[in-house]
Amino acid sequence: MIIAGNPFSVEQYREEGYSGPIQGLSLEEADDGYNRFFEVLGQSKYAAGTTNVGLSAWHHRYRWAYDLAAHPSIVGAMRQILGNDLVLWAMHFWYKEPGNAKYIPWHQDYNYWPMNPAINATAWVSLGWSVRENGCLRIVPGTHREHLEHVTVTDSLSSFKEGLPAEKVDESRIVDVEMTPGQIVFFNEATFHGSERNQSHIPRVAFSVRYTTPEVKFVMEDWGGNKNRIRTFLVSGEDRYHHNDAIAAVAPER
Ligand SMILES: O=C(O)CCC(=O)C(=O)O
Repeated sequence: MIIAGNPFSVEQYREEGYSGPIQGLSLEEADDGYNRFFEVLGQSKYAAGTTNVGLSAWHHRYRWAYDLAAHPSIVGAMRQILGNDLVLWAMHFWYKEPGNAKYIPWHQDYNYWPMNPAINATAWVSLGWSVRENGCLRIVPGTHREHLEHVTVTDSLSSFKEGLPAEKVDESRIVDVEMTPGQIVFFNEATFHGSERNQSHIPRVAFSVRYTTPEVKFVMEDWGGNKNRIRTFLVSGEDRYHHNDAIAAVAPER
């Protein structure tokens, strides 16, 4: 595990489809986000359990979540990856309570997203500890150059119904991205990633935020039930295209 964090490297991001983990949030910021997460769930962090609370798009409603989604460490790295004009378009908390048997199958994100062209950089932010035992994020470096189709996943323990064919994942190249509180890893829309079950008593609390550029058009009629989760927030630069004015939003009040 890289306790101190790496510096963000845009060269690594371009070569390997990911970079990090960097120490992007302070320990105080990570701890504050961790506590607020459990407050919204209505749970004690000392008795973390299952939840039926929806975990997407909290940045539409809660200013603290927006401030995490548009954190200067994230925006700074995104500028290096995507340029100065930046659109934040999604946020999702990834929560695995102690003993959660579900896993996230190997996948490439662009397969799920009706956006044209499919340009995205994700920041995956660990608010607590993410280690092998509680199902840390796993990625396969260099796979961002491959574009494969997903297949149906029938296993009831899979969190998604579709993912990559198992034989396409070279197990010898998998990197377990173990992270301490406040660390961030960045990855591309096509980088293979997934995660195992939580076999520990440590909750895995993390969120990912998705950034793109104003030239990208969201094909809203194809987002189906996820439509309300998608709003565009211009967090840096300007929008010279206005493709997504119908779903443009501003940060919630403090
Ligand atoms: O949190 C995980 O294990 C998976 C995250 C993921 O699939 C994503 O951020 O795109």
